[in-house]
Amino acid sequence: MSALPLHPRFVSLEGGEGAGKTTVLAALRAALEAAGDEAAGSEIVVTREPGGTPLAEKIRALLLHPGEEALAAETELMLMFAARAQHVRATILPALERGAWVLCDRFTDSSYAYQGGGRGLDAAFIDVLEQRVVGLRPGLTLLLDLDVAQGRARIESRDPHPDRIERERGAFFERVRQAFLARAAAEPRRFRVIDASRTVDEVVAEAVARLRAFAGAA
Ligand code: Z5A
Repeated sequence: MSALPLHPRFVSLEGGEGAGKTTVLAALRAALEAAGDEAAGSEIVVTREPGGTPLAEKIRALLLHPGEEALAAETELMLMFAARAQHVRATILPALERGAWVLCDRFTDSSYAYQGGGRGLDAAFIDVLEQRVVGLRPGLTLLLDLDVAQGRARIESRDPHPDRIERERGAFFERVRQAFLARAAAEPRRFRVIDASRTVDEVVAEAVARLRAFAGAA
């Protein structure tokens, strides 16, 4: 497979559950705004996966709360990519073409980690979908790495009603974590691995510094 282009204004946040992606994204947005980028005429779009358009948000609801019927791993994968196809075309590409920064809570790396690592689906098949359906990668991916039990404890204290994926066992999330770390090791130019077990302030400070270095180099 040929390498996909890395977009210099596209940043993704990845990690296991409770790693702090949502918390860090808000700080990244504030850092870009404080740097005056918006004043200089450049918009900042914060979005998420699965989701990021009205239709893709409906697919998200289906994925996380599908009702009684068990979702096959292949169905899960195709729904993730159906949502992503819409998100890329309706939100991400138009924003990048306008010159905006796009900060995205999860992107294709999550499919390799959850459906590939977690569910055991063939990474070569996910690669074909990425090439044909997505066609780009973020220029910077911040991977918030956290011990599985610690992430779970954070989620449980926040919400006592886990969704379908959050109800998976610890071994599933351990495979997800290892798949993320393997992807980071294979693509050191794009990934920065951040130790998310530290305080919010420490994690945010490192993430902001990584973004500033990336934006300064772009
Ligand atoms: N999924 C997939 O399978 N395949 C795909 O291709 C894609 C997604 C794109 C929904 O994603 C599910 O979709 C997800 C993967 C799957 N399932 N799981 N598990 P999501 O991003 O919406 O779900 P999530 O990862 O579970 O997000 P989350 O629970 O909101 O976690 P987070 O955004 O990383 O963390 P947070 O909300 O910022 O923080 C969680 C709590 O911890 C909160 O109370 C914070 O105040 C606290 N927190 C955050 N940082 C810290 C630190 N440093 N110390 C202490 N406490 C902290």
